[in-house]
Amino acid sequence: MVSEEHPRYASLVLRNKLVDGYERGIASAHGLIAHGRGEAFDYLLGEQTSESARNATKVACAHLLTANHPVLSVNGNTATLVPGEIAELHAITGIPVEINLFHPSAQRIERIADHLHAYGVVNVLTGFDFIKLAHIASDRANVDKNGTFKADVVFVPLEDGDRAQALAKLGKTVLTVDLNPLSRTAVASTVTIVDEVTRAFKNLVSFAQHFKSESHEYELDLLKARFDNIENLKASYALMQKRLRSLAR
Ligand code: PTJ
Repeated sequence: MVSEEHPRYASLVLRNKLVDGYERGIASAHGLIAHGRGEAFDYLLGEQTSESARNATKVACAHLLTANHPVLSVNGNTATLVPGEIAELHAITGIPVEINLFHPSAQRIERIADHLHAYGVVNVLTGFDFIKLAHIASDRANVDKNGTFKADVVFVPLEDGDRAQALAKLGKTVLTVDLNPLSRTAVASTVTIVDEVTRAFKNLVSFAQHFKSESHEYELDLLKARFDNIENLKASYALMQKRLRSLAR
């Protein structure tokens, strides 16, 4: 039990959630390490959503809402940390949710599917009916025929670089959440949200609710057209450098 008075309360709650996800067979042991890497970058960001991350989230939402065949690809960490928000996004947009794991096992896929169903996600694609994509050196190459394979817009939070690059090469629009603005995923994607995944998904759900309420077609097209991912990544990187300079003083 973590006291709300603890200065690192929010961070400790996330750690507990992830350890719980690991003990329930949803997140992998490697996922715990990956989360630690994310935490280090979040520390440099001041553990808050920056203006550039908020803008990237809005643009990612614009892509999801205007796509013909969008898909949200989740791994063990994302399913553990934001199942409620995944379900909300799914309900608002109708986006199918595909389970695609770096360290796959039939048992973990089933556990994640049950977990997402329990939160109200209706359309869960398990990847059991898969096609192998080229240029990916991990099991993440196996993508669902009705999900990533036919999607024009693929949302891959907490991705590894290989697949993001391969999906971009296939001409797909790639959206991601990654606290590391220097990662191959961050650079290869069309839109990178440099933010902690729980904050990013909360914002994404609010934007989806807002833009779904009435016709915003023109605004959504403009958001997509004006966005430059590399410039946006540079803004996050500059923020980290600024904070490092102020900590060094
Ligand atoms: O469940 P599986 O088997 O698919 O495994 C999932 C992990 C996360 C282990 C796998 O995809 C992996 O190894 O990922 P990487 O290559 O470590 O990349 C994860 C990226 O996400 C890194 O750049 C981290 O900085 C970033 N990251 C980690 N936790 C968060 C995060 N970004 C946003 N929010 C987080 N909570």
